[in-house]
Amino acid sequence: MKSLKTLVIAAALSLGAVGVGHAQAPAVAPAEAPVAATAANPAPIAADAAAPTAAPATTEAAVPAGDANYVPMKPTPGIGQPVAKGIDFQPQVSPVGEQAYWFNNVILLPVITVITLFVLGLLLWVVFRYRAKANPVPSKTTHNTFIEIIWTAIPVLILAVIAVPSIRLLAQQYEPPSKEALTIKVTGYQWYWGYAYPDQGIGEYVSKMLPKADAKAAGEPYQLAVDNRMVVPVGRQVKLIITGADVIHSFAVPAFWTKMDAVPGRANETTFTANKVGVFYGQCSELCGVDHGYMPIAVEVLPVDKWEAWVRSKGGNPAGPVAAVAAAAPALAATPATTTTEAAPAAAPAAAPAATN
Ligand SMILES: [Cu+2]
Repeated sequence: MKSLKTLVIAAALSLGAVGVGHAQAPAVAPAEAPVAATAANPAPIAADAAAPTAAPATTEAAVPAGDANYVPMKPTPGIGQPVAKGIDFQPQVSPVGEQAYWFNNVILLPVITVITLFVLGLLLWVVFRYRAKANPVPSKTTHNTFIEIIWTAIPVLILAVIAVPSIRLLAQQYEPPSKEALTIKVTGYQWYWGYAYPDQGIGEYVSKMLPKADAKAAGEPYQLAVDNRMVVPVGRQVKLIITGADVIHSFAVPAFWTKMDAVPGRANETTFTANKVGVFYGQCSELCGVDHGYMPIAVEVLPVDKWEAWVRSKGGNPAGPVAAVAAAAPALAATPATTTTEAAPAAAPAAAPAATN
């Protein structure tokens, strides 16, 4: 029942986001809105071509006009991004990530290591002790009840011990979000991401990979740096409603232990709570076409007051309910062109409580 309600809310939110797109660009079809927005903001490339020597100026120019007060945070080396020759997970900055990291390092790795060494030892012992030269008359024993019970019971016990934290972690990852969670709608496109904050009234903006020179000038890792980041407040749960616009993508940020497929026609939901301020990078993790490797994700986690300032710089209201979202629902219901005419009236009341969060 709970998941049904979540789906209804998700549907309402996605309809609401389309409605917002309508309101902002009435002349443009909703599906084209993100592309139009990109075309309207060619700052990074244009600025780069115009002033290749003025590196810091280029960084400034990469910030959209509405974000005058907001300066993108510099990433911390080794945090929220891969490191050279690294074999470990990225340092985790979410409760679920910390739990998963502990499960891997404290439970799984020791168990795997002990079993591997034990089996290797047995193998070596058999190879040397029972080789033909040292053991000319082989044993004819085929069954040993005691040993068979042992080698069945011990693996069962090991699996039972692993199952407890494993299932707990799995359940935690799919726990429904709290009412205070910040909702962000994430849309995967070939080949960039779109983010919208329906409750704050921030319509979808697109997030594209920075060209090499711009990334370097901004002190960010190339192929991970983007022009417009997802920005979230520290310590507050974030609910992501994820979908794809064309093919299947996957939204993944390793430092949050977050990964969820972005499937066209479906609204997938996942949550994360970042408990550390900083910049955390991810990548599309579902092979989605020729530029699959060039649609990175950058999430900036800010103190609450700075996040609120960012929301205002985007023309949104950090407190929550925004007239635009409430207005979008009746407007949608009145539009005869809406294909989901049946869903619209049902979605409108569902959208109202979501908007009050
Ligand atoms: Cu993709």
